[in-house]
Amino acid sequence: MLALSLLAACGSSDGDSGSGGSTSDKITLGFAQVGAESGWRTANTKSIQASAKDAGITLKFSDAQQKQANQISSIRSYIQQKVDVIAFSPVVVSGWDNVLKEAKDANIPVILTDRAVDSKDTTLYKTFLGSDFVKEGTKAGEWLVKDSASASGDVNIAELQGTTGSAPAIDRQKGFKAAIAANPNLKIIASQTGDFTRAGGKQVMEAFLKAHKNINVLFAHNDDMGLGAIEAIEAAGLTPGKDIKIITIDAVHDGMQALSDGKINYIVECNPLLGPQLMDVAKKVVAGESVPARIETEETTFDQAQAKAALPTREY
Ligand code: GYE
Repeated sequence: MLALSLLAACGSSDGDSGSGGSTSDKITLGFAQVGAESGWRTANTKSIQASAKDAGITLKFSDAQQKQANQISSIRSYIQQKVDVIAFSPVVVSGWDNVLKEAKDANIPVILTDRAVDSKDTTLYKTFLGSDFVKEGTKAGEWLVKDSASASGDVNIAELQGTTGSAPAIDRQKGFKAAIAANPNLKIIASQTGDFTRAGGKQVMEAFLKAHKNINVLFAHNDDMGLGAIEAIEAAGLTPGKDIKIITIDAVHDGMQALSDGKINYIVECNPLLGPQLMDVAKKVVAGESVPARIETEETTFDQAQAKAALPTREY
């Protein structure tokens, strides 16, 4: 263990070009992260930093604070620094063609992790590594359809969307809506972005509760917004998980805790531990090997009993 961590300490994750590397052909990966908006993101960042060390890859890491302009300038700086490979998790889907073309012209391969782009030219990046967000939204909707099968009247749903224009917000909404579409009594009566943050979830839920007295269900595009909303629901004198049923996505530790405490009713997992697969793919693309166009992560779902059982051994 000691030897391992000493060895790991040679890998750099702080922007240094890695003088401790043992070979001159050590790969340098420039990673442009979205931000630190959620528990999911924190776990994702840790996974990437730890896996780079384990894989002997020099990591240059930047945090865009959820701003596309920051991400674009980080990518440009990685191009200038002539890194071997660039990976990033695009904050929104649109507006990447120019910078991706600059990377391609500089012969630097790009890997998309976690979030997709809408560029028509798919030769601008080597692969996408992450989740199927439509499927996640579908699983959330399917649970609600089953859970409300015996409801006699309308089931009023409030939706807390993720960052506007981001792949997970677009796709989770799409999957959810399609899954409930055949049940006209399941009605989305309020829908707004909480930007994937706890503060955003709380603030928007407060507004929802003021505007609507009849919310039965909350679908939040991530745990953090759901957790913020729980604070707003409790402050309004209501019981989360009972008066308002809550479905979220991610299954990070705090979400799973709230689920096993009965405050959330169902969580669809989204796996943030993309680091090991990313390092594998990075090595392959730098070596000129071909990789699949899309690499999807395996995910499950949790109800309250399953969360209780899974919580003690949960990694994030
Ligand atoms: O669900 C959310 C985060 O892109 C999958 O971003 C990711 C999402 C995740 O802020 O918590």
